[in-house]
Amino acid sequence: MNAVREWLKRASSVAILTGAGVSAESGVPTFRGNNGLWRQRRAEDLATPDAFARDPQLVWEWYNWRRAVLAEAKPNPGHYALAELEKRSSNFTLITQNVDGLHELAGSDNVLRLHGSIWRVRCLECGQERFDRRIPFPEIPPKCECGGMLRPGVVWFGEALPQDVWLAAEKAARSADLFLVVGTSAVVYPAAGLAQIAKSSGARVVEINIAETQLSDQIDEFLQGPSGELLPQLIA
Ligand code: BJW
Ligand code: ZN
Repeated sequence: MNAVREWLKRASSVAILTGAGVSAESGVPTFRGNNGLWRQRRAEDLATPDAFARDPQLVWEWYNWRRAVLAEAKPNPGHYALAELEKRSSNFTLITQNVDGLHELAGSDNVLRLHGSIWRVRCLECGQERFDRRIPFPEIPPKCECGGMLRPGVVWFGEALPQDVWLAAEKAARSADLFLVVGTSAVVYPAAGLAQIAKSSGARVVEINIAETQLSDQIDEFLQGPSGELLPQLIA
């Protein structure tokens, strides 16, 4: 922990990648692991265009349930620590795989959302995308004013990440001298590849997670524990 604190102090460019684990202490279920299941289904079975085409009702029920959980969720000390770090740093990039909006709620201003937002919807007919915080929706699947079916404004398996967001994330990983990977199982690409990009561009890479991942033995330091405790300690 002390070494990482020193690296953080000396770093002129910091980039952070977060995943579902950073929101776990806000009561938000993660995707993988025993508590990450929803009605015995895996994220890989629900978060795909095929699943949505097959059964939009089922997929929307999942998102509807998650939106209801998230509407009650508050940022935790880990989110606040990252917002504070942004304010203190001159060259700081927060990259998240999360769609929950909790970083923004904690006060992080510039968040690169690799996988979109659960609070946005997109019409399958007219293509219009907009912010939508209705809970519950009057009907499931919800409809656009044009009559078309809406879909969640998130990135599913097999779909491209928003290109501008990805390019900015890649650039931040390349130019960082400290890259922190927090609360992600690091199995979903291309997001997980950012740590390797940072490492091969010369950054020190530090992971914060309650459990080891495939990254843990390829990096400079693994800090084991909950991010809601370790992140505040790191910036203290
Ligand atoms: C704590 C904690 C605490 C708990 N403190 N820690 C290369 C190799 C193999 C496959 C691929 C590849 N490149 C692409 C692919 C395919 C695919 C992929 O990666 N598949 C793998 C699973 C094998 N990737 C894609 O399809 C991506 N698109 C793509 O590549 O497009 C190419 C393309 C180009 C051009 C045209 C067309 C296509 C898209 C990926 C989209 C992922 N979407 C989801 C759903 C988003 C919407 C939603 O939320 O519903 O994103 S899936 C889900 O996984 C979600 C998450 O963001 C993502 C990552 O999960 P995360 O955050 O890591 O959560 P968990 O649950 O896995 O882990 C939690 C961690 O926290 C654990 O480690 C815990 O230990 C830890 N933890 N409590 C600290 N308190
Ligand atoms: Zn429409």
